[in-house]
Amino acid sequence: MNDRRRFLAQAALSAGALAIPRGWASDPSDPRADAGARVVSTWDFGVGANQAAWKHLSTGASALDAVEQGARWAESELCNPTVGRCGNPDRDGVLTLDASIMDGDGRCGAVAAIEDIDHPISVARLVMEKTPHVMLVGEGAQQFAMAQGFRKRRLLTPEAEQAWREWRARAEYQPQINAERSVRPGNKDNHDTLGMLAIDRNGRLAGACTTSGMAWKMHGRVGDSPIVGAGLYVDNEVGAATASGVGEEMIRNAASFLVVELMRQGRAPADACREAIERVVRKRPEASKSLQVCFLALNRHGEVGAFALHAGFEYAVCDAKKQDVLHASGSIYGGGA
Ligand code: SD4
Repeated sequence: MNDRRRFLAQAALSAGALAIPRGWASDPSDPRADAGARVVSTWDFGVGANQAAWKHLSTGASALDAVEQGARWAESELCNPTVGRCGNPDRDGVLTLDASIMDGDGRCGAVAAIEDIDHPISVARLVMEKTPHVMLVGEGAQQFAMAQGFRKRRLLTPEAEQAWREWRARAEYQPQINAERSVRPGNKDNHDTLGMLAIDRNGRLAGACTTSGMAWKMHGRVGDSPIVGAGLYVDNEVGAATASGVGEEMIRNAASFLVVELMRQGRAPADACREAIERVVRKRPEASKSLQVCFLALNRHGEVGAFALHAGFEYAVCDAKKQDVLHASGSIYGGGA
């Protein structure tokens, strides 16, 4: 954890922010509880991303504009090895980025395995708004971005390149669920996708998800983050969900869609996330012991909940009353974080 992240986490801890381990629900006596704007994000750096989104949400901007701005912050301001410009490359030393954006009316856009473009989330939004398609990948995504005015820019940092060289020196170049920097693939010291969900003053929902995916992945590997229904799903009738961790498990289970559908059946956000995690475990009980999967959900009333396979998953909540509070989610293996 870098100094800024440590500071934010400590600030949240000293404010008693981790007191509610199983998710956080809006106070029903709060007159804003149903109508107020709110933004939630994965991991401790969600605090900074929420601040960037809140600047817009608090002045009446749409949830869609807010999540794009929050994700842009993570892509450029946060320098961490799993999101945006400071991301770690794949096993061939190529940094590829994945992102998706969706609103509650089912409008969505995504880019996968895009190279040398610093704001994949904004490219995803343009795919949604300017094309008849939902997802563009690789070279086509980059061509589209450049046609929309983005500049190509080498993003790989010297630190990420060095980390890759060190990995190459000791690894066997085998396809794997990367565990090089972590005892548990997908956990926070290894993966930190930003998944962000927001509800605006008008009760409209939106979500964004942005990542460099798993470090040292096979060239061409795409995770869940740009796949609508896996890493992100939003429906104004019900709520929204996003995911972080080993994306193959989210894709296998159409996980964010599953969380939203469980909420549609009446589950509270944390319960929907827990049930989706249980589904992941049922499908691959052995694998589940050694990889991390995390879900975060926001329903149309503004209630928030999260759940993870393993302890360690945190999420940040920001609204008019509570600015940038960090919560630990519950987990199957290890209880609260
Ligand atoms: C992926 N889900 O590409 C992403 C990685 C991630 O926290 O979430 N890391 O599989």
